[in-house]
Amino acid sequence: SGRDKWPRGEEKVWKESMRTLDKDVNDVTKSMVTHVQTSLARQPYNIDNLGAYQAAAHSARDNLLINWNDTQMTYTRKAPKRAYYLSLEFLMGRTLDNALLNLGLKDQYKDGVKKLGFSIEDILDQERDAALGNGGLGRLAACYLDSSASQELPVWGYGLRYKYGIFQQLISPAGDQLEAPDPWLDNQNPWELPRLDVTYEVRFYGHADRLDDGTGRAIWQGGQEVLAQAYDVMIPGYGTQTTNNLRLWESKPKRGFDLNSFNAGNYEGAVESSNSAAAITSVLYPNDHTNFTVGKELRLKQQYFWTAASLADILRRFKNLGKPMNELPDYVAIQLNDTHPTLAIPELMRILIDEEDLRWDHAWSIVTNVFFYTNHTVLPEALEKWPVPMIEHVLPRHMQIIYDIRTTDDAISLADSSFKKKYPGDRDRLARMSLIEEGMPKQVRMAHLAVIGSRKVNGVAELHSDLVRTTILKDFVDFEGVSKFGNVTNGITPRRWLDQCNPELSALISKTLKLDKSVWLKDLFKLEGLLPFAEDAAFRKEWAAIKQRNKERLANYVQTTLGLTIRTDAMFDVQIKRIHEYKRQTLNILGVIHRYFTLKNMSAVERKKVNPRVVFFAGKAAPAYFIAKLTIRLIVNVARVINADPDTKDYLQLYFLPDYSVSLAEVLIPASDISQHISTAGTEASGTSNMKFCLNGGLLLGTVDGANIEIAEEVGESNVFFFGHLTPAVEDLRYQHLYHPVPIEQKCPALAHVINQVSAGVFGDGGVYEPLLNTIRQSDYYLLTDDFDSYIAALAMVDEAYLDKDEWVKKSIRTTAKMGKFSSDRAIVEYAESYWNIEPVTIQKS
Ligand code: F58
Repeated sequence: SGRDKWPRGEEKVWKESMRTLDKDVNDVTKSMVTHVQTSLARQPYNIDNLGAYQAAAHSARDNLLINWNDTQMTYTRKAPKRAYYLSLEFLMGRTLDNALLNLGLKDQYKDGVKKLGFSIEDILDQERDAALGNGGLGRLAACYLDSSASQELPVWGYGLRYKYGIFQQLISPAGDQLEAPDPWLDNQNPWELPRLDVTYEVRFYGHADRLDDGTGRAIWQGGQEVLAQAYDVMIPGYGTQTTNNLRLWESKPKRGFDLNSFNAGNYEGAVESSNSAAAITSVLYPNDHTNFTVGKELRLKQQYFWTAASLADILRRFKNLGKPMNELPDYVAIQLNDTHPTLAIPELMRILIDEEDLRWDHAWSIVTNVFFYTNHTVLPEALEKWPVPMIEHVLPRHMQIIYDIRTTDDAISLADSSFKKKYPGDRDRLARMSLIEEGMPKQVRMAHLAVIGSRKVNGVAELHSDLVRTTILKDFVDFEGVSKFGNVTNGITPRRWLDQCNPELSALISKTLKLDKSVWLKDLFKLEGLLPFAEDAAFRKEWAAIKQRNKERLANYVQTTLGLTIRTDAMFDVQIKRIHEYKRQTLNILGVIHRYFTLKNMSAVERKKVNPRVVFFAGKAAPAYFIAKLTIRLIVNVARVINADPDTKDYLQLYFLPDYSVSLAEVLIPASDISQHISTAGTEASGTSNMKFCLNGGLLLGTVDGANIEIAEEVGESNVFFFGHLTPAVEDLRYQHLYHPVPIEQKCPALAHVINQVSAGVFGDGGVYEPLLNTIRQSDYYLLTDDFDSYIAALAMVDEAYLDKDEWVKKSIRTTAKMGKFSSDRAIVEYAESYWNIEPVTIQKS
């Protein structure tokens, strides 16, 4: 056949005809204009910013594709062990700027678009965020993809191609959050490649009949079958040829129409089945650390659809190697990003037993060497559980397998069934550890399934991993040994979160370190070289001037998008993250109110000594999270009052910026003097924006929680502002609230005053805030009454420190200098070496 000779025709002609990477401005303008004429089918002289963006995107994409092809070809030829990162969320943000930076073509494109009469900033601004995630978990996945490619690691991501990403947040005049759909694909997406040839069938419902041949096998048939179709997204490494793949699945009807219904004259019924297939990947569930999705069958279907398609794809690739199944763990590592993909465990068991004819023990030993599980929360309400009847209905065969993982009499059996030997008669422990929680209905505990089905389990910061070991998974640590339970402290990519979002600071750092940025962006510990420059007055001046210009950039953004004028000679104080009781935005806004009253009570002369402060909030609330939405409403209405108060408005301004996103974070973070990470101790697993602010020379005001602790270890406690009770005290304090309550007036008069004023309607709205205030007056689960005084004291220390501008800038420089540990390159290499056992692969040119 024609395939015997490779390539067909003359190799010379092939080679000469291949598109090569752009090198200079002329390549860029030529490829952009060609794309205007061809891909966009538009008149070359007649394009607007959006057209220019699309042309630039297509042109950059050509460059990515060359590397992407070489990378995938090399992986196929070399057949290294690969890792797969299964995440239901990838919060990528914009792509063009990152692609140009990672390709090393930013300057060429800047000049090229200029020659064509455009500015690169305007063009970059045309792109919509890919917002396929809720928050930290999804953004972490995006940073890890960037670092995997940059470290030349053979890692693919697998996720879902939601038609609608996280909702767009609108704020009504009254301060209510309204949710609008995010039609991010409306303008075409140049960054994805539809793979019409890569599809898998996925089954739901039907019935599973066990064979009585003693093998434990079953046949699962009937029900609904839908098609998973692949879309590939290129993930370029920084300063390397490696361009990895993120494969996102879209659901489609298996056939355009159902022949049976068609024959019966039921046209509408036939169309309906196609609608229900498409619904599976229609929308990202917008819930963050809440249980509102429990019992939502569509969410369960999303999880299975995605894990089944991903596993089928991974196994097909493995089978092409021609190796026996028991070698799967030598070629494949699968990271479960939280419990969302845990159905992959029973799904792999199903494939190995029902389709590959393996014995149970053999299959289980393969499964438990392939999977790795990362936990991202210890909040009990966020631990996933699925009702047994629902799994039985949607995935009957998987429910059988989950039952088979247990022994017959309700013990969890860790394959060797050694539980009973170790804990004879310990029924309480058995009930605590069981995969099935008793109740009406019974529920499957996904975290337990993830733990027993995985090779290793990790938390995302030291404190969090300790809490995982000593609280929610303690019984499993006792049973399986502590060595299975590790820590990988989260990280962030310095490419996006310093070089891209803060180009001036990046340039100053390169100049000062006398290093090309390609060196320190890949070895972030090099930032330590900045330490001596903290003592250099001229350097400090440049450093401070950049912060100032970043504040002006933010002010400019607020002016153009919201029409509001912000003073830029003030301290910028920022809290941006999902709105949740445990993150305590309420503590922050009550602190702002306290500051407002303090200012009101001062004489005009006294006030003049006060440092002006601008407080920024941004963040979305889950649509059904009533208390979180009330918090937004309070912030908006407090802002209305204090920004208009002539006595105080020169000293205190407050803004709630709507529709928080990756792109908005890229503007806010470089402009911050101080940022707040003030969760109740022991509740924030890690946090990652804390690292982003500090990398950009913002100081941290926080509780002794999550990665704040490790940041303080690196930069030194004198450079962070800590407050509040520590984790070991929390349980006891909560107990006191319940059994020995002390009235707020007595316990914390300053807070009582603030709450009473809100309640009295000083910020309008009559009694609407009562449910929010009652959470504090009553059980105060998140300990605002315990931490308020030390919070106010910490804010005062921030004010005082800011008065000494020189010392402040020194702290800022020292903070940036000590952030090396928090590069996601460090984190991903830890996963690669200590967990996945994969190695870097050098990419060969085609
Ligand atoms: C976050 N989790 C943690 N979950 O809260 C944060 O401390 C950590 O830094 C980050 O993960 C990365 O490890 C988080 O973002 C979600 O958004 C889930 C989405 C799906 C429903 C449950 C919450």
